[in-house]
Amino acid sequence: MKNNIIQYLSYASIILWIWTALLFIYFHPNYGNQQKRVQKPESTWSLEKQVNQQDTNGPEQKPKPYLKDERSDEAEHKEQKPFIKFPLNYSDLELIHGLLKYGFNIIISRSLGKERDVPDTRNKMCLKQHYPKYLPTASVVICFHNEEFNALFRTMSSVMNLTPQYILEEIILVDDMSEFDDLKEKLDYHLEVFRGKIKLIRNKKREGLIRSRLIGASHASGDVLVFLDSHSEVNRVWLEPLLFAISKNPKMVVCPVIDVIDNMTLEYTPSPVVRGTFNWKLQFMWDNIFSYEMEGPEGPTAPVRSPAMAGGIFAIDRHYFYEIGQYDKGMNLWGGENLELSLRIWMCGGQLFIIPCSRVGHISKEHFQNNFTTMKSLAYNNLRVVHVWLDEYKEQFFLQRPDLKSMKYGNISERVQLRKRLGCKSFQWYLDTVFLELEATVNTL
Ligand SMILES: *[C@@H]1O[C@H](CO)[C@@H](O)[C@H](O)[C@H]1NC(C)=O
Ligand SMILES: *[C@@H]1O[C@H](CO)[C@@H](O)[C@H](O)[C@H]1NC(C)=O
Ligand SMILES: *[C@@H]1O[C@H](CO)[C@@H](O)[C@H](O)[C@H]1NC(C)=O
Ligand SMILES: *[C@@H]1O[C@H](CO)[C@@H](O)[C@H](O)[C@H]1NC(C)=O
Ligand SMILES: [Mn+2]
Repeated sequence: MKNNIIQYLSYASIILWIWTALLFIYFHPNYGNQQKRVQKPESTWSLEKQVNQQDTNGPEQKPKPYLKDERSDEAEHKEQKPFIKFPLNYSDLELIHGLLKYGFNIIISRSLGKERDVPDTRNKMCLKQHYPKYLPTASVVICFHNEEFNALFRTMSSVMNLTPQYILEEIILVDDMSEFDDLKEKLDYHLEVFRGKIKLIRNKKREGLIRSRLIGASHASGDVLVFLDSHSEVNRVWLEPLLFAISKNPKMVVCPVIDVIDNMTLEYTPSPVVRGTFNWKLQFMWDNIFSYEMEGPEGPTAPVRSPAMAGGIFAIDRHYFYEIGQYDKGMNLWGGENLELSLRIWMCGGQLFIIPCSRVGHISKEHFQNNFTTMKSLAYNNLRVVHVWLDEYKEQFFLQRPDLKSMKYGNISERVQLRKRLGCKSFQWYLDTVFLELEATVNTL
């Protein structure tokens, strides 16, 4: 009898064990892969995140660091230390549960707590940069939905700790109808330490990322809007280079380099300087920069022209944001808004640059919440981009996605009007001037 029980117990534990291991591998396919992964920040925001815009089919170009930055080199050669040793033990169930709920390792996140130091990943030449004393002020807008408490808090404390107060007008936190208890009174209570600098807005209904950002922006009073994901950590002197670039040209929209915070170890590692591009399926991807971009007098600190932005993390002059038509309010839940804004900026007289001396770490939650609702919203939003901005090149998109040819995309007349009103250039112009490589991709298919 006793033997039987022991036998059953050991069977049960083996089964549980196997499941745990399978789940773990599913959520962390790169586990055990000792090669340094190339930065692949997700294109947008927190829990809505699912359809990995870079994965699935499609020839993903893995950017290699052009810039032989000592630090990235070092990181490249360093073996990643495995975070969990097999065999897993039972309390790792908590880890699996956390992965399903939040998309990253919450056990480590909890142990890191509400603030931590991250390594300075900037190129050494950035340390010599000086910024004027008078810079525009920034309103930092952070939207969240069911974010893990500590990760959310680290986002804010990193901003508070690493931003000179006189350029930080405020942090605007938009809660898009989170359900988790610790994001309610507990959050209010802990935010008290930032009193005076933080505005917390709680949506009355679920608005999705795009409208939540607009709500946040409407409460801002700084000269510049800076959007951050709710699971990021800013690095040293992150804001000054962004504000400085905008102060010289308010029609310049700028992104920091997105460093990688590993979703299992939460280790902060530098990313190479890359530029944002996309393919004819409108999947965002990172690409190498051209060597001539770094050959000027500014060397590796020079802003890098980018055909597209990854999504969640960028800075824009507040008035310019309204002037060029904010976001497309007709877009649903999540996805596509980054490309829409990128095309609009370039085609309507603005510029989009990545500023290598500004670095912000971001936890990538790829494959998290890969569900039908978000897939549909991405397709819908992409169709709006196609029909408003791609002109005769929309056929290139439908060649890749014939399934979307007859799908509905709502009323775009307001966005078409906006394009006319702003006197925007053609998509052909964009291909000829900003993103010369896109056509080549199609010809080789
Ligand atoms: C899919 O994800 C969205 C966005 O987070 C969520 O609101 C929705 O409930 C999810 N749907 C399913 C079926 O899981
Ligand atoms: C199991 O995990 C817990 C928490 O992660 C840890 O404290 C404990 O030492 C582990 N036990 C073994 C046998 O590794
Ligand atoms: C964690 O990050 C890796 C590499 O970026 C990615 O492949 C994996 O899907 C991510 N895990 C989750 C749960 O999002
Ligand atoms: C689309 O929206 C515009 C206003 O934005 C409106 O004038 C027009 O009637 C709408 N079209 C349809 C078919 O609903
Ligand atoms: Mn994100």
